[in-house]
Order: sequence, then C-alpha cells, then structure tokens
Amino acid sequence: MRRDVTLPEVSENVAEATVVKVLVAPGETVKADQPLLEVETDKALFELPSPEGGVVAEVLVKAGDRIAVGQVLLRLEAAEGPAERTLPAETAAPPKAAAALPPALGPSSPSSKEGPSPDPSPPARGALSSPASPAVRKLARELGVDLSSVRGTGPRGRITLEDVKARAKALLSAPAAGRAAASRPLPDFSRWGSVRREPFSTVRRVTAEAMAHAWSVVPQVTQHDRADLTSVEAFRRKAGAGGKGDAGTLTVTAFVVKVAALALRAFPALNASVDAERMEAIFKDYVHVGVAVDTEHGLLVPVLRDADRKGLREIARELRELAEKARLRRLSPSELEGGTFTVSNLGGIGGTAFSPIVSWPQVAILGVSRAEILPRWNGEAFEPRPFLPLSLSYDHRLVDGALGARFLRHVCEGLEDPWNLVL
Ligand code: CAO
Repeated sequence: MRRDVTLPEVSENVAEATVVKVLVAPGETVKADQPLLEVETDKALFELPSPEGGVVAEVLVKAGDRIAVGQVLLRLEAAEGPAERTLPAETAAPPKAAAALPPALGPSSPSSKEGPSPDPSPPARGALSSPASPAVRKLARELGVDLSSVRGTGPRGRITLEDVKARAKALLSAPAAGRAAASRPLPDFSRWGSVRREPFSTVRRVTAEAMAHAWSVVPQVTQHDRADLTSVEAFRRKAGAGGKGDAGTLTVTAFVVKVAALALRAFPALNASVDAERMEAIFKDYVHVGVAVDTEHGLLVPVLRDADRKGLREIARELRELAEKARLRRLSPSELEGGTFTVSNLGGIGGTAFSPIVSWPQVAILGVSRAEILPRWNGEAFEPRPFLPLSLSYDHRLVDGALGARFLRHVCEGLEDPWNLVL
C-alpha cells in the first residue's frame, strides 16, 4: 500500500522547514525509523524518520526546498505486515530524531504557549501557535496570516477558521505605518557601487524576525548601573586557590545568572509576560534564564532551567556545557525554549554599556559589559575597585522605571555582597 510521508508538526511553533539533504532514493528499501530526510527548521536540524518499513516509491523534494507542515515529501510502498505505525503529526517532536542537532533561536525566540501577539506586526518565529487543521492552514496561507500569531480558541487550543479570519481582519485594520515599515522598497544600491547579495542563514533570519518583532511590540527602557565586584573576584580567586580550577569555572556570567535568578524571585514582575490582548500579566513560578551565546553561526540563547534553585557550581558547569553545545550546534529545541529572563554578557569582548533588546515574550534582559577598575570614594580617599557595568532593558508596559531601577540595584547588591543572597 502507498503511504504518503508528510512533514509533521515538529514543534508547536514551526510551520515551515527547509530540506537540507535527501537521505534515500527511489527504489531503496527502508526500515521504520530510518532517517529519510535531513530537515532544518528555525529551531533545529533533525532527521525525519520513516514512519514504517517499505520501499521508497517517490521522492518529491530536493535539498534546498522550503516545505510546509503537512506537505507530502515522499511516498512509500509500505512493507506487507502488521498494522501501520503512524507518526502523530501534532506530537512528533523533533523526531526522537536523531540528535536534534542544532537549533537556532535568537534572544527573542523564547517559546510561549501563552497569548497571541497583541499587535498586527509580524510575530517572532518560535513565538506561539496552536495546532491547526489543514483547512485552517490553507486559509491562513491564502490570507497571508502567520499561524504563529494566532490564538486558538477551539478545543485544546486548536486554531479555527474564525481565529484566522479575525487575525486577518486585525492585520488589515492595523495602522498603515506599521505595515509600511516592512514593505518599503530598498533603493538600487548598485547605483552607487558594486554590491553583493547573500541570503540570511536560518539563525540570522530567526534573529532578524525576533528582534524586529520585539522592537515593535515592546516599549522598552534601559537602566544602567554598576556592581562592585570586589567580593565576587575575591571569591573566584579563593576558589581558584583551592586547586579545583574553579576560578576558570566560576565565571562572571555564572555569578550574574545566579544573582539575577534570585532577584527574579524577589521581583516577580520581571519574571513575567504581558498578555496585551487580555491586559493581563502572566507570572511564572519558575525561573529559567536564557544566556546569549555568540557562535560562528550567530546568536543562540540556550536556557538554564531553575537557575534560582541551582548552586553556583552547577550553574557554571551547565553554562559551559550549553555554550559548548551552542557552538557545536548541538542544542535540542527544548534547550532553547521557555526562558523567563535573559542574560547577555558582552564583557569578554569589551564595552562600557549597551541596550539589549528585551527577548519577547519575556519582559526583561540584563546586559553585562566589561568589568574595569574604577576609583571609589570611601569617605576619605579614592580606592581602586573592580566594577561590572550592568544594563537592564525592561518592558515598560509591565515594569515601571522605579521597579526596574530597584531590581537592578538588587542585582548589584547581590553581586556586591553575595552572602546576603545566600542568607
Ligand atoms: N568583564 C570582564 N571580563 C569578562 C567579562 C566581563 N563582563 N565577561 C567575561 N570576561 C572575561 C572572562 O573572564 C574571560 O577572561 P579569561 O580568558 O582571562 O578567563 C574572557 O573574558 C572570555 O570570557 P567568556 O566570554 O568566555 O566568558 P563567560 O564564560 O563568562 O561567557 C558566554 C560565556 C557564553 C556568555 C560568552 O562566551 C558569550 O558568548 N558572550 C557573548 C554573548 C552575546 O553575543 N551577547 C549579545 C547578544 S545580543 O546580540
């Protein structure tokens, strides 16, 4: 019996993917679970396994093709035998699939199952979406509606035809200025000299979409402060002197993640999300901190779970592992999802301050610049002290300036006197 192999809904927010490699040819006999295609989504590179054993009758795609969830990719002549194994379209997470190799989420690619984008601007990829039937997908395609921006009101959050129509209506009634931004034509640059075009990589595209979305929906403010790192540096030196090599392990980033995670417990509004449609704040009882990692493929933001409950050494170790995996493109999609706050340390490179962009749907991000020795007045004289510049960007819809400043002060005080936090 012929059997169509389609692209399953690999992850809740992914509607499209790219074929990286076709691993089988017509006439080839395949076993159940044998990889058929290598596919790249916004979040991961993975192998699509065969739903059952059989002979490949037709391959309908080639490397480089953009494919949609539900699209028929291959046809199998199923082997005679017991009942078919099916690949449940809506639960087929990156198929246990061979090491879901690499992911690619920008800082604003947290996943949220919460609400829809409040505005009609293009949403961040990996933002949100609910299951949708083929008819709903078809209508969405026809109306130019991105399903990841639609809240499903049907049973179990399914997106209905009405949901898609409502979204299309909202898009049409959006202020013209908002729509114009995306569609304004570029000038012909070649009039002024030679130019070269290069398509965005997946990571670049995801980052671009996520940043543009976050920038357009989050009214953000950046607050700057400085933490005296004397205690942290003394602690790191001491740990190093203990002979365990911890000075290298207990990085500044690990301290910042730990202190920020504890501060988030004390300031739940910064560990929340905004549901602009319902005018509600969504407070999370977990603290999962995304850490921006600079890789040769672009910016990736793996998530360190329950950072408030983990010890410093554990955080430092996990951070090292996540950064290493990010650089090797070996993070799984789940390691890129669910962040409630982000830390971005550019201090290894330099800089005195910067304005990080809030990683929607989170409401705050902490930028870390390069620590330097500065004079501090002790009442009688100046003394040299290492100071760490910190820049907190926050969503002013939920966080007021005073709260943002208090939160950042709390973080600074936590770094200045870590014992306070421990106690
Ligand atoms: N101030 C002073 N020195 C710092 C520092 C800071 N804030 N942060 C790191 N350093 C030092 C480290 O101590 C290390 O020095 P040594 O080589 O002497 O030990 C060196 O700089 C390199 O450190 P690192 O960057 O590897 O530090 P880390 O392990 O704490 O950071 C990680 C890990 C993943 C945060 C970092 O490697 C990274 O990728 N940073 C870039 C993040 C980024 O791109 N953000 C932008 C997002 S928005 O586009």
